[in-house]
Amino acid sequence: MSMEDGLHGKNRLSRSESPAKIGIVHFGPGAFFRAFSAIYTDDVLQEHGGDWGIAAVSLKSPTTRDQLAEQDNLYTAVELAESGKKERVVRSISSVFVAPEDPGAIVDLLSVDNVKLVTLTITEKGYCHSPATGDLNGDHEDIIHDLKNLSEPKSAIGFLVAGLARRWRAGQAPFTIVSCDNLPSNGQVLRKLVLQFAKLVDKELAKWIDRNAKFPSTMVDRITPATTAQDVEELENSTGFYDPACVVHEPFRQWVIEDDFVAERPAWEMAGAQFVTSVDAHELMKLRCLNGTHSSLAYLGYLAGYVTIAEVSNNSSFAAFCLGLWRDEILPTLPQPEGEDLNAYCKGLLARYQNAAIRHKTWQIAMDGSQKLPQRILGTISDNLANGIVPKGLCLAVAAWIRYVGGIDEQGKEIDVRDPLAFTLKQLLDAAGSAQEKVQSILEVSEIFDSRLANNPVFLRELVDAYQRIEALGVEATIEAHINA
Ligand code: CS2
Repeated sequence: MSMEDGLHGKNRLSRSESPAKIGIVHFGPGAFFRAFSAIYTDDVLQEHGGDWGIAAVSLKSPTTRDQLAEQDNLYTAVELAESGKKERVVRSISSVFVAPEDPGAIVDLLSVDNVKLVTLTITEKGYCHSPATGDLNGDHEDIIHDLKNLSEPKSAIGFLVAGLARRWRAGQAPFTIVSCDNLPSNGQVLRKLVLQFAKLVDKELAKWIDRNAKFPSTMVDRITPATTAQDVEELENSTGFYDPACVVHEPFRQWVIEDDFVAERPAWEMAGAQFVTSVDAHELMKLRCLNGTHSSLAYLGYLAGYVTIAEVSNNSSFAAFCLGLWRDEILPTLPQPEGEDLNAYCKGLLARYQNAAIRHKTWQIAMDGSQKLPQRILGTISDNLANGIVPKGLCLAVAAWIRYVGGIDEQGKEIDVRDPLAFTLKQLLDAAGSAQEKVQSILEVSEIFDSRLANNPVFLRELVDAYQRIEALGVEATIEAHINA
């Protein structure tokens, strides 16, 4: 690695060795990918070599490609702990593509023999499915486009099927597809979507995929806030390198992977990944304990005026609220994952949230609630109700989400709500009068709420009650009353 004068006379990273030969195609080169699987693969490449270079594909924006192109696709990962920070340069990305610029080139790339794996971090909404049912959303504009133009897809699902179709016709083995997104049984969800799409293209192709392709499920975990200009500046001050593609993340990382691959794979276990026969229990633990409380703290915290998770979780009342969610409403619904102590796991989570070196915005986590709530909170609520328990804390979190997507915060200021259904949700709330009407109108959104939960009178009553308390008292006082009840 050497220092070269790049754009604007700034020192940029540059490679002195050639990048590793491409063996992995990754969709979604965002911060989480660069702080997580790209680092596991970099560890393997540094220690053991191999043809596991990553070709990263952005489905929308050229920004990351442009930033990395200036620095030989190298970037800095900054590990932030309260005790200090560690920087490392990551070298596992060999090339970066922007799909809309030349979708055909991506389909070509997917049919290269040496490409054994396709990994994805495309966020929940990138799956073009209905979160409540898990079925392909046939009304999604990218799916409609891709079914007509499979040689030039737009969606990840379209690209996967186009690449597999190419290999099928050429008599090649399929690649293994590894979802690294926060969805329950993410491998099975993706497999179902790929097969539903392939059946609409060619039934024989769908049969071949069904018999031959592999979709291992994974549990992925590392808190990775969006990189800010301040992060880039601080890095330049400490290293002398201007690196707009840098990522910041917490020290903790965990990757649990179902060991079900078509052919060879990187020895990620050498970098600490856990290979298991079933990921389900680990995934449920992580989605409900971490992502469920992350979303709860995001909506309640944002409305109460907290900018970061560290700020809100260092407030003793919100910390007590979070501990209560785990103890009373979440842990009782969880099977015991192999090798995990659930109480210690939750204690560790609170410490991770309270790490003040990580500036993880409540607003960032609050994004895409319509895509996140079903697997993070609503499933847990349904299980509690089925056990005759009213999960008041989680209902309070859902009521805060409804308040949040209404678009006005407690100071009367507009909220920049980012969600594929933001417009629909706001329209429903604006058209409704009373708290009862507002809550009922939102429960009718079937992409989010399955009919059993939507028609549960106990859930409705608890949501309306929680919504009214937030409206009347504000979030801080509502949390106080809840933890002291
Ligand atoms: C967060 C996740 O933005 C969010 O929705 O809850 O990105 C979370 O930080 C990761 O899943 C942690 O592994």
